[in-house]
Amino acid sequence: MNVTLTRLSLVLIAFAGTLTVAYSASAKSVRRPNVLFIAVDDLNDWTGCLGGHPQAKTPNIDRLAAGGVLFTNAHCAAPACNPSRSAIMTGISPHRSGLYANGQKMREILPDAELLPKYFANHGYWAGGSGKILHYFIDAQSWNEYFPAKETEDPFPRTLYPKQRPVSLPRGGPWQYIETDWGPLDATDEEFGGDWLVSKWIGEQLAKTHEKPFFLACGIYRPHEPWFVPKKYFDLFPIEDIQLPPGYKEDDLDDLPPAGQKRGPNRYFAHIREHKQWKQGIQGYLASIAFADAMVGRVIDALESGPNRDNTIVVLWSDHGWHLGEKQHWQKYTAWRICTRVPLIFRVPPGAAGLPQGTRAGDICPKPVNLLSLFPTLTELAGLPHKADNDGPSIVPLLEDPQADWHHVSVTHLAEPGSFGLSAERWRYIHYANGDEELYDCQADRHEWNNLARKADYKGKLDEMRNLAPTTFAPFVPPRVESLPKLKWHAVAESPVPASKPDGNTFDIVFVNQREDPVNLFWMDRQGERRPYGSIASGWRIHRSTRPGAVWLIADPIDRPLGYFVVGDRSAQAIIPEER
Ligand SMILES: [Ca+2]
Ligand SMILES: [Ca+2]
Repeated sequence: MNVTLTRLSLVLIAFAGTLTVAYSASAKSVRRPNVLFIAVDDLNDWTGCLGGHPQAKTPNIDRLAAGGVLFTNAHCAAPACNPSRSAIMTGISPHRSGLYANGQKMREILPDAELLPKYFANHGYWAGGSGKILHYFIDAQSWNEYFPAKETEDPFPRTLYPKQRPVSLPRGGPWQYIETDWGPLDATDEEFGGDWLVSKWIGEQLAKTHEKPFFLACGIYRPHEPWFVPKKYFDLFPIEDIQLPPGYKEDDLDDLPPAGQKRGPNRYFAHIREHKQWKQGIQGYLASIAFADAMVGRVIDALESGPNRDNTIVVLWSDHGWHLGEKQHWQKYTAWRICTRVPLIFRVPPGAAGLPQGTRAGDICPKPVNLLSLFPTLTELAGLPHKADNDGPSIVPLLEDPQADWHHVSVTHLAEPGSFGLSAERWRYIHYANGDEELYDCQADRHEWNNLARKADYKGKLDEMRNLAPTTFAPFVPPRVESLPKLKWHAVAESPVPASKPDGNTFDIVFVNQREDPVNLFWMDRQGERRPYGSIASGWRIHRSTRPGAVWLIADPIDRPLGYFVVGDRSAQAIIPEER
C-alpha cells in the first residue's frame, strides 16, 4: 500500500514536473518584452548627448543614451505636434494620409486607424499611458488605461501656472500665441504637478508585476511652452551666463530662395528681440528641458528598481525640434534641421524576440531615420506581425549594427503638400511646393548656413537628392467646419469696431450666418475704414482668406453694423448669431 502510494506520488510529482516544464516552455515561447515609450514634447537637439547647445543639462537622457543606441540623424515626419504624433501612432506618413497640420483632426482623416497601443493590445499586451501622446486628446478606444482617466479625453493632470499671465512679454496683439511665456515658479516638483504626476503614475505601473506584457506610454509635456517650471531649474542657468543658439547667424537668410526667406522670420522672434527677452527665453527653454530630463530620470529609476527592469524595451523620442532665433524663427513648422531633427534613443534588453542579443550600450547611429519607423521597429522587436500599412522601414538592422548599409532617407513634410525637408546621411535637401529648393552639406555645415542649391558645382548632388524625394502627395484634408475653434462675436453695441492689424500668414475663416436675414461682410482696413467683401445669405457659410489680427464687420442688409470678429492665430469659424 505504502509502496503503491509512494509510486503514485512519484508519478504525480513527475507529472507535475512535466506540466511545469511544459508551461515554462510555452510561457517562454510567447514571452514578450514590455515597451516603455517615452515622448518629450518640442525637445530639439539641446541635450548633452546631441550637443545642440553647450549649456543643456540632461543627465538622465544622456544616461539612457549611454545604455543603448543614440540616433544622431533622426527626424520627425512633420515639424508640428499633430501630424508628427499621428504619423508615429498610425505608422502612416503625412503625404499618404493627407494629415499635415495641427488644425486637422486625426479621427476625421483616419477614422479606422489602429494606433500603436491598440495594435499591441490586440496582440496580447496591456496598453497604458499618461500625459501628452496625441495632440491634446487621448483617443480612449486605443488604451486599456490612462492617467488622467481616458474618458476625459484630457491627457493633462493638474499643473501649476502663475496667477497672472503673460509673465515674460507684453501681448504683441490679438494674434500672439499666449503660451510664448516663461518664468520660474516658487514651487516644488510635486506642487507643480503636470509631468511630475505623469512620471509618478508611470512609475507606479513600472513598479508592478503585470499579468500581460505592457505597452506603457509616458508623455512628458515640457519643454513645450509655456516655460514655467520650478525655480530650481532656472537656477541651473544664471541669466548672465546664457549663450545664444550656436546655429544663429544674423545674415543667414541672404542665400535662401523666396519660400525660405518667407518661412524663416516670424512675429514671435521679432517681438522677443524687441523686448530684449531672447536670453530669458533661452533660459526658460533650458530650464524646461532640465525639468523634463528630471522627470525622465524618475521614470527610468522606477523601471530600474522594479521587477520589469530586465524585460523592457525603452524608446525615447521628441515629436520635432525647435528654433530659438535660428533663421530669425521662433517655434517650429520649418524644414530646417534644427526643427526636423529629434532625439531618438532605443535600449533593448537581451531576449527581445526581434533582437535576441539586445542593443549594445553606447552605440551611436548616424544613419538617417524617421519617427515613422517607431511602429514597425517596435512590432518587430516584440515579435508581433508586421502591420501592412506602416510606411516606415523597421530600424532593427541599425539596432543590430549602427553602421549597417542603409538605403533609406528621412522625409519631413510641412503643412502644404509638396513642401518637405529630406535628410540623407550627409546631405539635406529642402523643397517647397512653389519649386524653391535648398541644399546643405551637414558634415561641413551643421547649422545649414550655406545654401548650395544654386551653385553649379552641386548640380549633380541636387539631382541625386531630387531623385530620392517623394513625388506624389495626398491632398490636404481640411477639418470639418464644426471642428474648427470659434471666434468670439462682439456685438457692436458693446464696443467700437477696431481697425485691423494684420500680420503673419493667411488662412481661412468660415463665416456662418445663423440669422434669418442676409448679412453684409466688411473687412476693416488699417485705418478703420470698411471694405466690402460680399454678403452671406441666411443659413449659408462662406470662406474668406485672412490674416492674424484682421477685423471683420458684419452689417445688416442696409449696412447697419451688427457685430465684428477679431481673427486669432489660426483657422476658425465665425458664427453670426441669430437675432434674439
Ligand atoms: Ca510638439
Ligand atoms: Ca544662409
